[in-house]
Amino acid sequence: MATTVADVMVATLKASGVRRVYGIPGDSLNGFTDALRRAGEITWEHVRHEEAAAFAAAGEAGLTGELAVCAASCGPGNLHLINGLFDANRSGVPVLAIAAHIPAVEIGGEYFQETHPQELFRECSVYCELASVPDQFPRLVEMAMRAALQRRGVAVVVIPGEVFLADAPHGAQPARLRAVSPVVRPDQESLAAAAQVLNAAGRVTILAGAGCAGAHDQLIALAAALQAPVVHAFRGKEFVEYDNPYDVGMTGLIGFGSGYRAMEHCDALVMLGTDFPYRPFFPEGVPVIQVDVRGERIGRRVPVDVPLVGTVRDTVDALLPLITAKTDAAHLNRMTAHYRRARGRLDKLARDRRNDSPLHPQYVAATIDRLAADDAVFTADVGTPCIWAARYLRMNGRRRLVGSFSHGSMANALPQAIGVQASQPGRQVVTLSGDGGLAMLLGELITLRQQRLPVKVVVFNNGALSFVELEMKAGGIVTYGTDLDNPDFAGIARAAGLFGVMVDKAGQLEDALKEAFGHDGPALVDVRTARQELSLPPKLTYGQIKGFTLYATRTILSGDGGELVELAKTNLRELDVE
Ligand SMILES: Cc1ncc(C[n+]2csc(CCOP(=O)(O)OP(=O)(O)O)c2C)c(N)n1
Ligand SMILES: [Mg+2]
Repeated sequence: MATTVADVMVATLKASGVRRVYGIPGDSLNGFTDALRRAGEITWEHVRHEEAAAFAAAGEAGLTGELAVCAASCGPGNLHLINGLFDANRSGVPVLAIAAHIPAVEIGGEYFQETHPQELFRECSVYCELASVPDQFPRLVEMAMRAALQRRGVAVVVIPGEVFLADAPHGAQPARLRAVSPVVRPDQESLAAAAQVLNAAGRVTILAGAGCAGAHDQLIALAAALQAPVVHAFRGKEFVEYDNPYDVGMTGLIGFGSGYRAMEHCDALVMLGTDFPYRPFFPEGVPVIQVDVRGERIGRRVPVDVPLVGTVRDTVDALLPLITAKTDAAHLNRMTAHYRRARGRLDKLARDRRNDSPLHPQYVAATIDRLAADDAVFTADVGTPCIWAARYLRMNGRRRLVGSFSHGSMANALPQAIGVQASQPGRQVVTLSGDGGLAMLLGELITLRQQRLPVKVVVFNNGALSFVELEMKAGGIVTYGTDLDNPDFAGIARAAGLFGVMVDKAGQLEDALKEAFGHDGPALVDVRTARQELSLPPKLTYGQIKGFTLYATRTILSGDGGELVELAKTNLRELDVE
């Protein structure tokens, strides 16, 4: 049989270490899926919604750092990928999306299912090109793969269905592509300028992000030399928090007071591999040094005095010899003490509420943390599960945490877990799912069963879009449109062939989680959690305080005082207004 374009593509993927493709087949993609079938080895990971295919690829790539692949048929099929691709691209993980297209001769005639994928995917990709003739292969797919790997993002190849089936160019050989890691560090002059600022400053604080992956030793060495507290952005949590005596917690809307304070009370700020977006959380009037391998990202959140273009690892290695070690630990000690108090309060909150009914989400998250494996991978839904993950999951350098931290899309946890589990057989994968998030891509429970993926889904079932309610309250708006009248998720799970159990009493939680975690297959634990959990940002601005008061007034005026009383009862203890 003649070698087709699709055969060469599959051979290139295989030679480059790709082991699976997530997607849903369809007419225009048939040439590709048939080539996969004939070649063997690369598995077809069937999902129930293409958005899940893209999220799964993002989850896999986020965990492994290697290229992950998803594919979809023309028009609506590949259109469904788009939200997951946005997530992958914004998380900076390498994903190749194969977007099948209508027949080339029909393009431009409003043909059945016609869209213009190069336009649609332009914004969520680092590379997005249309294949017109077979002679472009395998070069086009190689360029796409290299772009995804080296520019850390999504590459889309748009391929009319018949091109897959065309004969490959004579002598086309599969290429073997892998990411290469160059050494990237700033020039000596920039390093000297940074050292001058840091040596002159009394109190230095470090803000660390996901760019600290693979640079834990460097981070600790720099913090030690500068006697600097280390604050992290959410995406940095898994790389920054563990084995770190300089850790003072997270900053941002769902962060800790200590993280905010350490930024506020410094004479110089060093940003390491972070694009932390919330400008009100940055200090004013202090010099800022920012390290980022993508130089174009520097200075877009706060004015930066010394831009350092390089990886955190290489840059800190080059900077350290220029730093005069500080001996005054007063700033560090004050901030770490503040952090210990905040941490103690949060742990106490989880402990004190362990017998409450409905269950308190803090206690649920702390129990998941305690029972999960040492090398577990957690995925957390956007919504309040992110807050509980940020506050109660302890990272240790082996555990991982995957989320939609830059794009902020709901329903990420389950499909990302699909990609993580598919690429990590034998590893424990636990989702912290919202009831809203789970329902949004509920069909993917069926994927767990069909693909034999033993993911453990824990649902924080609070009967509401709780995070949105918090936003409404903070904004002085009466909550509206946020109720969820949920079905029996455990029953649905069982009907889909999973282990499923519902927990509505604190005493049942531990046994249910143990049983689910020990179950040889996919499992769902539907935990009925308290709805009114107020998790305010560490610094309450005047506007926010005003908003909260306004909420109270309006709620009373609207006759809904009962809700307010409940809110006050369950939350006000937690306010961290200092
Ligand atoms: C796709 C998408 N739609 C809407 C939103 C806005 N949003 C953010 S969190 C949230 C509520 C999530 O509800 P749930 O999953 O139940 O989690 P909870 O906050 O209740 O724990 C919504 C609607 C979003 N981020 N993404
Ligand atoms: Mg909810």
